[in-house]
Amino acid sequence: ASELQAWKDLKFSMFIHWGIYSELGGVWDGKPISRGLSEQIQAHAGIYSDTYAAVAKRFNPGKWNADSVVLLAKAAGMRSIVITSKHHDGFCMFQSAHTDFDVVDATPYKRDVLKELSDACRRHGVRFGIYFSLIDWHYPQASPISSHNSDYITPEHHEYNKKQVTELLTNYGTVSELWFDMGSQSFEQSKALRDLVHTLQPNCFVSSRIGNDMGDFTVMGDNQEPDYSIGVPWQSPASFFDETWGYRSWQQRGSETDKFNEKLTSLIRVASRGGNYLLNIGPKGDGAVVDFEKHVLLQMGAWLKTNGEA
Ligand code: FUL
Repeated sequence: ASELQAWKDLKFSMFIHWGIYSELGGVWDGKPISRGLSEQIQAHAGIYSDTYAAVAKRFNPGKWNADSVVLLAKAAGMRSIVITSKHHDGFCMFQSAHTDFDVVDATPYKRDVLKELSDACRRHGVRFGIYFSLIDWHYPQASPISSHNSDYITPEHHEYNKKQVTELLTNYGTVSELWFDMGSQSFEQSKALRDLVHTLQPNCFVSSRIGNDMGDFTVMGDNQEPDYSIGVPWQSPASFFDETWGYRSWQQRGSETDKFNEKLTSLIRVASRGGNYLLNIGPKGDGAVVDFEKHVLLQMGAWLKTNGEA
């Protein structure tokens, strides 16, 4: 219970959507793709899987620096980080023995992004959490291009998910939360995954998007903030702009001050109602954090330093 209390006390955390889609930045064939979220560009631009897989060969993020990202989160007043280990495209930002479609095996970068980020989190005293998409477009039944974005998970896919969750909870030290996303699981599938997580790491909390009411904490809808206190541990996942979580090169960003005011208001609303505000950044394909996002986070951190609790 005290660990769960510590989770509730986080209040402000960083979400990171980063993958080979970031390399595309919301552009395909020279055209901005405005349909759908940019981290889902493969589906929304209708990119064949072999063509999409080739994007990995260009993914070589020389500007990525795990320590500076963790230090940015700290400077913003955030106490944990949750990064996409695998999004719906199935590309893994960690070394997986169960696929070659991962950052170590399929890119010239060849470095395990999750390993470096988890180590950096530990160095700087920031909790480390992992986003994991339950759907993977390599498994057609789980394709999200239906209206509800969450058809059922096949038994074969479920086995694959379990093997990868085992890797994630074995190879990256203490994981504060496993942020399962999407996919419509059976009761047995949700239970099996939840039990697996708690067996491997009893203090790793599971998001409610695991389905069947089996989350340790409740995740609101994307960018949703409840207008009341809901009593259970809960979280609002927030993006800088409604249109995307992954980097979008042509995003109209407007004024940093307006965004600062908007996000600070959200943070205060969520934290004062007992929730965790999980604010997302979408680094570029070269690993650089978008300046606009960095500046807004630093302004929030400066405000918290003066007005927030220590
Ligand atoms: C959604 C996903 O489909 C989006 O791409 C994003 O990851 C968001 C946080 O969750 O359900």
